Amino acid sequence: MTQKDVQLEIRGPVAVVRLSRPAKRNALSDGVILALRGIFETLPDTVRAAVLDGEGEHFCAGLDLSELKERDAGQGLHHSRMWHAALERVQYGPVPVVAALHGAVVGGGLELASACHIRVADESTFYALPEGSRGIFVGGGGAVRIPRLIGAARMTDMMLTGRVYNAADGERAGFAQYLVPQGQGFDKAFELATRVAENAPLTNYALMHALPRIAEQPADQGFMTEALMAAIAQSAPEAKSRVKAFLDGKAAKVKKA
Ligand code: 1HE
Repeated sequence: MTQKDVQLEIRGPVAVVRLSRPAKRNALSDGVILALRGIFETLPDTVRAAVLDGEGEHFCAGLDLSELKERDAGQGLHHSRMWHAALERVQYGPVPVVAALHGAVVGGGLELASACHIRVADESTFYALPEGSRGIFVGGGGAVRIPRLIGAARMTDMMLTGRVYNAADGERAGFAQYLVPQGQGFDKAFELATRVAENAPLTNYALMHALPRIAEQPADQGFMTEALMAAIAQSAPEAKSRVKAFLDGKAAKVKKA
């Protein structure tokens, strides 16, 4: 299936979703945001993981500023909520999403990347929140998700001063879990997604849907939610067969890193 400006390609158990407006540096128009929402709401059942990539030299230049027309407060509220709904389908959708970051990961592009589960950056990647300089504020969930990656102090500094993080500093700050040589981001992201797709679906579900909520709960409630999720996961036939395979010497051991 190909939608305008966003492409979906199914490669076995992995869906490759690609922002495809390279002439506009993959800026996120309303159409792109709605297409992303539609894609993550309707992935085929055979898909077990996804890669989110951007065509061209840049992952994403953020909000399409040409659409930023004068809105009254109510329209602005609904526009932001439309982004929230779409990015929630990425974060709390059916499968884990690995982002392949390169070039500009800025503004709404960084908000979109933050909704993914694993971020792989190549050495060309840079991160910024130009909203601060454009007289606006984040509106795509960035105020919630970005401090959880890098801390509120770093985000405040980025927005107040226009600070740009390069790929190496960005990885140390917590934007990305992987840093690879330039041009190798997609291959690494695809390799990781293929690995993620092999997990028991209930394990991936627990990591996507239970873990972030447990992490936000008071410890006492978190322990209870964890126990419930653990009990459900280990009761699945797939968990029993995987544990038996290890005990029978038929499953891989954990290797020293
Ligand atoms: C755009 C956009 C865009 C590029 N909306 N059209 N985001 C920003 O403030 C970032 C704005 N963009 C940039 O700083 C740069 O474009 C980049 C660093 C990303 C890339 O630079 P470069 O030299 O490769 O490309 P360029 O020449 O700046 O842009 C190429 C074209 O893309 C050009 O259009 P053209 O018709 O003159 O060819 C640009 O106008 C266009 N373009 N970025 C619209 N963002 C939910 S709230 C989220 C709030 C935000 O995300 S605010 C931050 C917006």
